[in-house]
Amino acid sequence: MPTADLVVVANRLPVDRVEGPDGEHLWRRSPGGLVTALEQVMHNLDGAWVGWGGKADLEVEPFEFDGTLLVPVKLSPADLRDYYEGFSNGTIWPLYHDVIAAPEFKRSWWDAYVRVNRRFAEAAAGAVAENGVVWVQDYQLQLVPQMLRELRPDITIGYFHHIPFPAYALFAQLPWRRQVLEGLLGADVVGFQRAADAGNFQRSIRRLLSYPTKGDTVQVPLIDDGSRTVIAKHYPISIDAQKFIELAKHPDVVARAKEIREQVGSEKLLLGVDRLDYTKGIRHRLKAYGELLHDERLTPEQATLVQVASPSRPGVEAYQDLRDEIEMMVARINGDYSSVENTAIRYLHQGYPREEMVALYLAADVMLVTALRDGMNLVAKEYVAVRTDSTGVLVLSEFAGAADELGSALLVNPHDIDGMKDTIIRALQMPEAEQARRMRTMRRKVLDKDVEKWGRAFLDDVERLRGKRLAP
Ligand code: GDG
Repeated sequence: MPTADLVVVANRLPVDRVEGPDGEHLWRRSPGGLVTALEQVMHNLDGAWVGWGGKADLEVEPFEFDGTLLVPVKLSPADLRDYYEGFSNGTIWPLYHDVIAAPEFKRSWWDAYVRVNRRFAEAAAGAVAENGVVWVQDYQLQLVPQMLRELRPDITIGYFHHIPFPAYALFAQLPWRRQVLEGLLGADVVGFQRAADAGNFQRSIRRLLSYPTKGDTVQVPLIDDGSRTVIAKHYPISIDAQKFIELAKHPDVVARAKEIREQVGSEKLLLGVDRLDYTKGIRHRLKAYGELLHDERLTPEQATLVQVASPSRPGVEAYQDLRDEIEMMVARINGDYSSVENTAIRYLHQGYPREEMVALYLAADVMLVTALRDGMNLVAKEYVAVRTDSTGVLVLSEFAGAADELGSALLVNPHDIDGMKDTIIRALQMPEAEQARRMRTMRRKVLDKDVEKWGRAFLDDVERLRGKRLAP
């Protein structure tokens, strides 16, 4: 099998399997966030990507796609149930998002997680060239770094954690907490979104493993004396801002934004765009907006809420319950406050092409990002990037990683419904000069620190450690 100098390992491959016009199987680039983030990094380097192909039991040989070698990992329906929906999304996801939903600790899920992580590690070990680099992505694969280090002591390993890393008191609930920390510490560089996440990780290491930490580093003791330095620090992820700006200037997108505004018909448009996930604070947002209508501080003629809730993890029970709750709330609010002419909430449980998302961002006077906990939140950065005329207001949860960089947004605590209601009114009434001042500050940040810089900052640190390792 051909090998590559840089291998990315992620739960999913960056492609979807689709049917061609004659019933043949084709691969198409998938629109996900991680794919977009790494697209540029991978294009500039000659790399390979290890991941699941998106269909159960799919067995495909490694193949080349757009200059990248793709190495599919086979997952059975039982793997998907126990490793993916179970341990990844039923244990780790809620635990790491501050137990907004209750994590379930099931030993059979853990066993599957170990088994599947080993499969990914073996696939990556076979795809990486001698002294090469493997970059592991996210919480589904926390054991891969250590497994890889055992299989391939010659390589340098990076791991990036896209979601929050919880406070010690929460992480300590995990029955397999030590194994997870040791798994992650197999990497040379462990990257997080926020400084607070790296701090939580280091605290857990001191408490549970008693390894010394200093600044951005952890000293991992070696069996035969001495120690290995692991970098554990924050590298806030970003977007391809120029690509979003280009889209925002495209005449078709501009025309579509105008059309949306005309068709919605209200004076102002509030927008929410999220995967349908309990971490995103969609219920809190709906509650605040519904109460503003109830209190007659707003009417649907004055401000309509467009809420895109793209379908997510339908196989996990908590997501089915959340969908029911949200749809009940939307129906109640619309029933109580809409008129024949004006709908209060336009609720869209659908995925859209990127062009339509950008048109929505352009049409929105106020963007509501009210996550209860979020690693970063790229939607906030995308909204800021496309507002080239510096109008528009971003209402941003202080519990989203993006709040560290976008301090000029109107920051909210989404649990404080009264506070959120006042902030929505303030956003709707904000003078254009203040909008411009805030938006310009945020745009400078997003345009300057784009996803390419993120990838480079991470890989530069990996390269530095690789250089040290290879030095005689
Ligand atoms: C995880 C972390 C972290 C959404 N609906 C559609 C669509 N999207 C796009 C958005 C954005 C992306 O998906 C979502 O990114 P987020 O950052 O908001 O959230 P997660 O999916 O939870 O991602 C998060 C991220 O990883 C990266 O590290 O920021 O904190 O949870 O790009 O625009 N795109 C299209 N149609 C949709 O319907 N085309």
